[in-house]
Amino acid sequence: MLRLRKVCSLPALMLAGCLAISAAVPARADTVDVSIAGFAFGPASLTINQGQTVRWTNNDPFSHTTTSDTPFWDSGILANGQKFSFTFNTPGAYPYHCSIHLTMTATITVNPPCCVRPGDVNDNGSINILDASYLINSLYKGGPAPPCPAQADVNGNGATNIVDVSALINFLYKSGPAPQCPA
Ligand SMILES: [Ca+2]
Ligand SMILES: [Ca+2]
Ligand SMILES: [Cu+2]
Repeated sequence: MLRLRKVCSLPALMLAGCLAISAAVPARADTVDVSIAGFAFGPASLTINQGQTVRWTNNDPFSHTTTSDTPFWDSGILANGQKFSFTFNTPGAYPYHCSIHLTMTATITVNPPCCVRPGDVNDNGSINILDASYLINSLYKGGPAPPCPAQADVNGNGATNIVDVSALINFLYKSGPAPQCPA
């Protein structure tokens, strides 16, 4: 109930000219880096979204490879400073290793595409007032970024800001249009 009251003060905020304020929600980068150092992949356990690219960089003075256990990718030998990238287009778990040092192992987990539930800002499976408060928190109070940024772009216009908070409240309480994924 407390949360509800908090959010209901929002129209007042907006009347005060807050509509003009827009804060960028950090989008997930398309490329995620993995460092090869100290005879280990870091992070050894990495979760990404479908469509993201992993870029390995060999930061060791020794050569290594990044080689999937099942034949998806094989960098070949990477000398110090060399990089290798691979784009993951299919969800699943991808264990991999260094073919020179077989004890070097790691796994990449690829999540299904984001924006399965537009409006589910906190990505917990349901869409309700908590999502509006999560978004306000994220936009204005240094709260965590939405786990799936696309689901926070409630009106699907490509930007995430106070308008999305009001679109969500509109949908929840005033039969406004259903949240949609950005095109
Ligand atoms: Ca939710
Ligand atoms: Ca938006
Ligand atoms: Cu190695």
